[in-house]
Amino acid sequence: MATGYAYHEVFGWHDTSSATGLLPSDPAAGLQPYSHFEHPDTKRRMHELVVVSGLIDHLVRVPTREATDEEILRVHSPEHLERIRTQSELPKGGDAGDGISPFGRGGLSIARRAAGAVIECVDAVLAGTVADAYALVRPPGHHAVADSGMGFCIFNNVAIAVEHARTVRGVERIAVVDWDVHHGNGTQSMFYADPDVLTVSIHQDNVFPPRSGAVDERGEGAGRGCAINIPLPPGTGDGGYLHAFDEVIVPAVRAFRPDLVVVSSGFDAGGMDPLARQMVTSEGFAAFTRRVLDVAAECCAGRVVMAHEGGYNPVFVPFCGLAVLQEMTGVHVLDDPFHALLSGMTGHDLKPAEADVVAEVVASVARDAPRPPVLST
Ligand code: 3YP
Ligand code: ZN
Repeated sequence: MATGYAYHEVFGWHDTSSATGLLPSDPAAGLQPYSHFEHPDTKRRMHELVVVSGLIDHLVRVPTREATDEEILRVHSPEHLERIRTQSELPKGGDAGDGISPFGRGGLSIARRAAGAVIECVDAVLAGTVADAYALVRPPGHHAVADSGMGFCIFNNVAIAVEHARTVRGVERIAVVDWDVHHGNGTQSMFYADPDVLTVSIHQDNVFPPRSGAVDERGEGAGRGCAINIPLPPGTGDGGYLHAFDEVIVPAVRAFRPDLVVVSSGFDAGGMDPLARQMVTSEGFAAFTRRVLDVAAECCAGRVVMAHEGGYNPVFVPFCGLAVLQEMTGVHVLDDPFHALLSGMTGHDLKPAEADVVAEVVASVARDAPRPPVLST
C-alpha cells in the first residue's frame, strides 16, 4: 500500500517576515535585516525535490484543509485561538505568543491548514487509503502549548491530529515520537497526565526551550511513565541516535502497543543545521524511519503519520526529507550528494557520554514504565 503526502503551496506563504534569524532586525544594534530562520525556502525546496526527483509519482497526494475551531479547541484555549484570530486580522499580522514566532496577515488560515493537513493524513491512514503518510507543513507545531504559540509554532499540529484520532475516530492509544532536535514540550504538556498517549522526545540537551526535556520529566498522575525524554549531548550523530532508538524508543513504543504512531519529524538534528549541534545524516533519518515503521508494523499494522517540524538548512533538509520519504515508499530515486561530506566528518559513532544518557533513560523507564494496554476480556 502507498504512502500519503500532504503539502499545500500556501505553506510557503506563512510569512515570518524580515528578521535577523530570530531577532527583529535593528541596524543600531548591528542587526542587518535578513530572513527569519523559519522562512519558506527550506520546506519549499524539500517539496520541490520530492517533485523534481520523481518521488512524487510514488506518493498518493493527500488533500489538505483548514482545521476548524472545534478541532483546535480540543488542545488550545479559546483565548489562544482568539489572540491568533485578532492578530491575523492586523494589517501586518502578529506573533504567536513569545515574540519569536511571527506570522503575517491572514496567518490564521495557514496555521489552520497545517493542522488540517496532519488531520487529513491521520484520516487517510485510518481509512486505509494509504499505509502511512507525511505532512510537509508550515508553521510547525510541537512547541505550542494550550495557551500560547512558541518557538515558531502557532498551533500544535500533532496534538490536534492526535485528539482528532481519539475523539472522532475512536483510536484508543497513540504514541508520539518527536525526533526534532528541540524538545517537544508543547505536545508533552498536553498529554502529560494522559495514560493513552505516549510522548517520546529525543533532542539535544537543553537547547530549546531552555531547561525543558530532562530525563526526569516522566508524566504525572495516571500519565506517569507515559512521557519519555532523551536529552543527548551536542555532537551526537547517527550512532548515538540509533542507540537511543534501539534501547529506548523502539522498546517503549512496543511495550505501549499504540494503535497509531505519530512522528514530529524535524531535520534540525542534521549535521549542517544552524539551530543545533548534532551530526545526523540523511541515512540516519532514513534509519529512524525504518525503526518507527517496523515497530508500527508490529503494533498497529504500520499506521504511521509524520508531521514536519523544524530543520533550517535549505540545501541539506530536502535530502533528509527525501531520505525519509524514500524509506516510507520503498522507492529509491536519488542519493544524498552531501552524504560523503557529512559522513567524512567525525562524530557519528556512539560516544560514552551519549551511552550514559541512554542508560539513564533506560533506568528511568525500568522504574516507571509506560502503562501497557488494559486487555478487554
Ligand atoms: C526557537 C528559538 C531558538 C531555537 C528555535 C527552535 C525552533 C525549532 O526548530 N523547534 O523545533
Ligand atoms: Zn526544532
